[in-house]
Amino acid sequence: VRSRLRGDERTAASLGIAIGVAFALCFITGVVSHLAQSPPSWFTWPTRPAGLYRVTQGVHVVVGIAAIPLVLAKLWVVFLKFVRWPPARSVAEALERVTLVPLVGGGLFLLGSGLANINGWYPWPFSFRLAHYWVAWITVGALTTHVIAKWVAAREALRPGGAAPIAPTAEGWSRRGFLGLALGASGLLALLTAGQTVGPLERLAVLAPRRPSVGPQGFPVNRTAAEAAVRRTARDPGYRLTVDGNVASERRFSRAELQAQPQHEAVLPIACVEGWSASRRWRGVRVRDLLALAGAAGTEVRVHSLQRAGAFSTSVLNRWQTTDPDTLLALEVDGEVLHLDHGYPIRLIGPNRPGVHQTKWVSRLEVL
Ligand code: HEM
Ligand SMILES: Nc1nc2c(c(=O)[nH]1)N[C@H]1C(S)=C(S)[C@@H](COP(=O)(O)O)O[C@H]1N2
Ligand SMILES: [Mo]
Repeated sequence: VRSRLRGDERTAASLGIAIGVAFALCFITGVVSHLAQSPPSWFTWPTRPAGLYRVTQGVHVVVGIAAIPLVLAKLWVVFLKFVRWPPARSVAEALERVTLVPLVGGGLFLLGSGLANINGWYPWPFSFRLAHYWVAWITVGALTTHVIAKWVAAREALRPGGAAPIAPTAEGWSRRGFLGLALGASGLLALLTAGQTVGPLERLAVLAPRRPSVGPQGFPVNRTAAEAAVRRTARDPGYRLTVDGNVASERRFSRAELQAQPQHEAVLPIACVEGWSASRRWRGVRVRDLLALAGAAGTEVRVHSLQRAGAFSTSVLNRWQTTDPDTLLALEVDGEVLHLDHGYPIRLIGPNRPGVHQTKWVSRLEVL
């Protein structure tokens, strides 16, 4: 069905603004996530506010999902321009049109790969993070070029009286109606996903892969003890936590000995990179107290898990995290002994750490 909505500059410009805002939010929060997980040498990820990563990554995933209808609507509106002949009338226009390849291809890749990732689906041979990260830079570069190239024409099209009236489409959509449809679909997707991190919306979270209150002890498990192959070692009475590396005296603690140390409580979220989060009350030993007992000389610590292999079997605590009073090796959650799938005998939990760094089944603190 051809209508004059297809190719309409004002509709394309309005959708462009919405997409620009969504992609900018995703880009900023995505780069934040990258800095939190792979900090360059000049950067130290802070421990406060304790819920910062929960908010940035929650926004990233919800806004990314909400961008999908906007992008589809935009592609529908401008589609005929892609197949127009001749494709360009000047060198400048040809250059501008070439940037549409990384813009559209990159945009669709980010939405598709992000969606696959939060659903635990990795149908590609390369690293999701690496690809998603670099494609984000390329896409945002192309988007910036596109905004500059279209600035004048878009301003003109959006000016009151700047665009001629159009006939409604065969289905009866006016400009306003079509924009309402796209923005409405976008808002609806956000509403049906946000409950994976916004407690009061949980019951609406039908599109979220995880419900934050569903799982053993009332919150999700991302990898079970069986999947991590630690069911035997985690329950072994011979279990010991080792504190070694750059220390004055190596120390070893059984779970009972850890239990006998001063216990500290903190309410902290698990904020998964996949966007779900759940806040819980944790109880355990402060990492800084254990380091003091070992006479630790270093400030950074590599946390090792009983889990032998896999990207999440170790994580690093930076100097702010090792000294923060709320960085704990938790023995309990919400007044109960940690469930095996949540990291029994002990797990790391610290303020403002991405979920992937909240190492479960901790066996060793290696002072660096
Ligand atoms: C449906 C849409 C999207 C979803 C569901 C999504 C999901 C995700 C997830 C789950 C991560 C964490 C990956 C990890 O650390 O394991 C991530 C990271 C990231 N995302 Fe997205 N994303 C989406 C769209 C976008 C868009 C539109 C952009 C940029 C304009 C973007 C830029 C980034 C960046 C820069 C990172 C950091 C990658 C890194 O840690 O190296 N994402 N995204
Ligand atoms: N050893 C180990 N620790 C781990 C993981 C893992 O796979 N192995 N997954 C991490 C991720 S991605 C998240 S989101 C949190 C989830 O903790 P939970 O399963 O107790 O909710 O644990 C983290 N700790
Ligand atoms: Mo996670």
